[in-house]
Amino acid sequence: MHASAFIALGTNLPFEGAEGSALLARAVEAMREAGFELRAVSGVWRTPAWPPGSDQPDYFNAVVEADAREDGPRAIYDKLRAIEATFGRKRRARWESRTLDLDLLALGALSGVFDGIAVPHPRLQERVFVLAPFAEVAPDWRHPELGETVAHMLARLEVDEGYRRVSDLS
Ligand code: PH2
Ligand code: MG
Ligand code: MG
Repeated sequence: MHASAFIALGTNLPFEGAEGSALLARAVEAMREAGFELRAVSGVWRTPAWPPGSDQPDYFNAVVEADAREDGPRAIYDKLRAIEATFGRKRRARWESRTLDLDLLALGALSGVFDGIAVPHPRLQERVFVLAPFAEVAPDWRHPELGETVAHMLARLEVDEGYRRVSDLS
């Protein structure tokens, strides 16, 4: 079996009349149309924008597990960028509000920087908005450098009451 690619989805701005869970549902559809074969899909989590005090609308976050086929990190990253672009994604400042963010979190147990793309994503272990949905699809995935599972990494973080699972996503 091919390795799994784990991909985080996030949105905190509407695009073409869709927002929140509905926008993420469209993003999942766009991923399937782009050839991603999804093995698992988390629910949608409503999460306060990070960093705290950044005064942005709440985010809606999810994580999916896809069959990576023969693709390496760069090929997956480029496909994700192309999908973001079809959702009107503009890239200006770091951490600014966005219509759609698709981040490659991990590719199986691969570890390193490949064609400029670091896997696992260097900050995934610090983010509840990533780990809470990640734990729904792969609680036992183990970080190749830290040696900890998703469930374990999540358990170490403080979970603010503002984090809520708001709906399913399929
Ligand atoms: N993404 C960011 C910055 N801040 N905050 C939350 N809650 N969720 C995100 O997906 C998020 C964020 C940059 O990609
Ligand atoms: Mg991101
Ligand atoms: Mg991103």
